[in-house]
Amino acid sequence: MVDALASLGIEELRTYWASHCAPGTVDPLPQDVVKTLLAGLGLNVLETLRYLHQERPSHEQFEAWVGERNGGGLTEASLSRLRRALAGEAVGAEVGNLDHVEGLSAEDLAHWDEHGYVILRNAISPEAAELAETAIYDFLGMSRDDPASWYRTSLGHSIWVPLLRHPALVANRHAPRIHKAHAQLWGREDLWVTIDQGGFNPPESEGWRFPGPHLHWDATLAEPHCLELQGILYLADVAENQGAFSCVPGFHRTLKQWLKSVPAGQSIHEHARRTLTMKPIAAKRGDMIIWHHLLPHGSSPNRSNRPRVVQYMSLRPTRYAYTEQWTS
Ligand SMILES: O=C(O)CCC(=O)C(=O)O
Repeated sequence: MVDALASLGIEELRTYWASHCAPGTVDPLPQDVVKTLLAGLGLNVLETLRYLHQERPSHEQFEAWVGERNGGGLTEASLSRLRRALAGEAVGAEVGNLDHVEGLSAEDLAHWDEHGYVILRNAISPEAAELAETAIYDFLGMSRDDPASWYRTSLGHSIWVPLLRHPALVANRHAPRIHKAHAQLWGREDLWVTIDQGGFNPPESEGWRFPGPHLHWDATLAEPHCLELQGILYLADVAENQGAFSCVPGFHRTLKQWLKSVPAGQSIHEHARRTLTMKPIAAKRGDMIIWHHLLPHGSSPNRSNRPRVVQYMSLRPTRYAYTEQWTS
């Protein structure tokens, strides 16, 4: 473990802090470096921005906060891997050698190429999925088998569950099969896992209508169109009508042409919502759906009698090509 009072020794962290708390004193870090930095330090993007902007900490206070977020769990090995990666050194997979880990099959990879998404079967074991599912119910103060409890906790009008660091969710971020599949899709192993939340999408009822997310992109649509991956882990079986993750398969291949068809002066998102049809993706407990960030996607209304319980996560390499200009 690292001494909570010692500096973490990551120069980029000081630059990141200064770009928010002493703007104008530094050049902001490239977007990919920011994502690597935060993932490498076990930080969620939103909680970090909120902290910096609400608390305006000193650099030392920020470093102490980073340590606290990790419950003292940042190791010298993980910090050293991050320092080396940010310095441009080739670092391997976080979870060790992936050579003998079974990843996506040739058939899965062909599916990926054609449809822009793939279901990684048994990404985690059913037992690990159930532990994380239970953690989410517990966090929400709900019971899996008591429908009345599913609507008790106010999540706001949202399906996001702000549970970030329960050990069951943390363990899933280290699943070798998840790292292997992403390494295959990225073509490299120096990947960093986002610290993302859980999700709870209960059956629609009189008092609770599906709030979204409806069809959207989390990506810029400006060219060049680059690769980025997003992912959702199903913590219990999800049927097509059970609030399943939904997307427009294959759209990453036709986006460029489709953009030319958007009538002048119209919002791309509105046009997409009017003209495109998403396909709900059913899968089993422990399966992970990985999708190309250029696929329009969203969740869907749950018309079954069981909630949909999930964990979100994305894996990205240390540095990667991205498009700065934001068009959406
Ligand atoms: O929860 C879902 O099914 C969709 C998630 C989503 O839209 C996103 O992660 O951007």
